Amino acid sequence: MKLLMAGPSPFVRKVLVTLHETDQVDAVEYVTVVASPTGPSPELIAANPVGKIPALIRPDAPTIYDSRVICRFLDARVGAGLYPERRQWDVLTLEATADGMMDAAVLMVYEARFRPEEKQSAEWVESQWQKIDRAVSALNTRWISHLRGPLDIGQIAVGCALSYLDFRHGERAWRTGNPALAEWYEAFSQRPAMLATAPKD
Ligand SMILES: N[C@@H](CCC(=O)N[C@@H](CS)C(=O)NCC(=O)O)C(=O)O
Repeated sequence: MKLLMAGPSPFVRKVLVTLHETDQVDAVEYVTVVASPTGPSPELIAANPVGKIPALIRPDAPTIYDSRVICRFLDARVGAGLYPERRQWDVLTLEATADGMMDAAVLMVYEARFRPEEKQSAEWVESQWQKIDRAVSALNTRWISHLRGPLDIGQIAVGCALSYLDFRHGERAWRTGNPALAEWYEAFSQRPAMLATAPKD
């Protein structure tokens, strides 16, 4: 299998952490592509018509894409149990919350990177941050006992989302007012799978 990826993507990192946590790192060849909204690699578009990473090319079956699909496939491939049936709706909602944070955080980066300065909107950027801020607060309260439970895909997604906030939006200081989540992340970020996949530019 080939994973189409690029360094700092939090969505790719979800897949990388899942590969580590499920002992499948060697089952995949890692291929770096350009995933830019204005000029994605031809190889990426051929794999995923919407031009986003991650995409997973499988030798004996169609290519799959979107981190949610790929992580679920990888889990099913080895029966890793990252989607426990008894808690499945909570797990999927937690993953969706983390993915929503990543979407907003990536869009904030894109606004500065791909839009000419005179067309950038501080108000729009701020409303993306508000989504993240509300989600972080929900993680710190409603979700904290779930986060402290057995490992699942929701926790992996939250770990990757928070790490990406540190990486790209550190000045926003998400830990302020969210001590329980900060404490959870401190421990989670020390997992070997997280340490092995830390984002780099
Ligand atoms: N829902 C997708 C989101 C993937 C995504 O937004 N990836 C970004 C990189 S972090 C991307 O490929 N952006 C290129 C674009 O928006 O055209 C997933 O979970 O995989």
